[in-house]
Amino acid sequence: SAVFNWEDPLLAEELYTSEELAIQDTARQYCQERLMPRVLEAYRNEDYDRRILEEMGELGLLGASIQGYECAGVSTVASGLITKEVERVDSGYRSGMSVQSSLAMTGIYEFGTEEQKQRWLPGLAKGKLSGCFGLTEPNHGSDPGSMETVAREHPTQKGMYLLTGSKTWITNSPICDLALVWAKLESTGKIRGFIIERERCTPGSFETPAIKHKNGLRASITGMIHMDDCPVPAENMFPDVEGLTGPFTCLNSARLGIAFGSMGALEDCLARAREYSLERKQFKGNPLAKYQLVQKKLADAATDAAYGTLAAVQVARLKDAGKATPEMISMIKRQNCDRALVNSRILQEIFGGNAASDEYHIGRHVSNLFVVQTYEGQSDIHALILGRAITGKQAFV
Ligand code: TGC
Ligand code: FAD
Repeated sequence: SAVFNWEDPLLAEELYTSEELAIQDTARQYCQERLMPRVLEAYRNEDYDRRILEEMGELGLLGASIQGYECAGVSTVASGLITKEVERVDSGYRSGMSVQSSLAMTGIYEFGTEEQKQRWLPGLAKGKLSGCFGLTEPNHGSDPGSMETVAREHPTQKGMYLLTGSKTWITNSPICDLALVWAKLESTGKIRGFIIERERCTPGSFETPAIKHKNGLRASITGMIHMDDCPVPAENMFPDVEGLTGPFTCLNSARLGIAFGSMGALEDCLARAREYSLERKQFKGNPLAKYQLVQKKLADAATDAAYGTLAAVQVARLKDAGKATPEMISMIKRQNCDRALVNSRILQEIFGGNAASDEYHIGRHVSNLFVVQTYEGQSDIHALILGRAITGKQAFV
């Protein structure tokens, strides 16, 4: 007869193919054996180990849903399960993987010429090259359409653009070999995508200083991109895509990944809080787990993690069937991030004073999840995207 499993209460696993289950196992094993042992030091020292991208590349975890170009070509659900396993360890490790896979690689795959794909995708898939995605600017975050970065035609060199402007809060920028930067073409005012190759930049035209002393996402590396007449050949521009459709198409992929990933972080918080509550005794030798107020916290978290996972699987399946819309992705990105943040914060209470020690990991997840709720469209921005779809009236401006 059926048995309740608190780790998968609604049997999401029943929805996965045997190949997807095998990929989940491979990812979980790598994450628990290779990432988990280094996360505390990485987080303490804000030290992202660049070799992680190569390790992930060797296992086929980068750009995993892309067909061809040395990518694994797995389903969107399998790719989501990889994301979930990485974020079960740390959102920062998932961030490093997301910008490489969902943002840089998806951009090149969707909008690059055949030559651009062959030139860069295999190196990115293997983690030999590292990529970043520059959309946000110091003055324009939620409203990237107002960006100030411009690309103008070189006054004397035909077939060359000069990019000028600044991007900020860019994951992986300090260690990137390639930066996918979105800039307005001076001649048309339209947003276009450019691949900047660090090694081909003239001295001082492309700088990527790190942003230090973050209070979340410390196991990932974040920086700025300063471009000062940075020369980029026309062959490095995406040929056809214009406007925000380019960056938002990449964001659709990354936001769906986050809907899975945030559930991995929440499940880790739940497992740790459950274990702690069973071991810690207060009042006449009773474990905390015996108390009703504690049980409610665990029940709420398990419910939200189970619902959120099912919703992510449904949208991933719809994506592969060509039926997903950006609004569906906004719905699950917002809901899963919000529920992960709220529940992790409440589960943190179960640890009492020990929650203040990083050895218990819960505080790290809580700090990370605030950022995860903010990037790739802050939750209120996704509410407005949904509100626009429900009413037909936009409330951004
Ligand atoms: P709007 O008028 O809505 O749209 C402009 C054009 O873009 C098209 N479009 C989309 N296309 C594909 N997918 C989507 N999801 C799309 N959303 C919009 C739209 O059809 C239109 O096309 P066209 O041809 O008519 O021009 O644009 P708006 O300026 O009013 O946008 C408002 C809003 C709020 C929706 C948008 O700006 C937004 O989503 N803001 C949030 C910004 C954001 O998400 N930034 C993320 C930066 S990257 C990042 O955070 C990476 S962190 C990674 C990590 O470390 O894990
Ligand atoms: P703002 O746009 O200034 O918003 C501040 C607040 O105001 C938010 O709560 C927002 O919801 C609210 N708000 C804004 N407009 C409205 C409105 N019309 N109505 C109601 N409320 C509104 N970006 C990249 O391009 N690439 C990356 O790799 C990347 N990585 C990141 C990594 C980290 C660690 C962080 C912290 C950020 C990263 N970002 C990246 C940037 C991220 O996408 C932005 O921070 C995010 O989009 C929000 O923009 P903002 O910080 O400028 O906030």
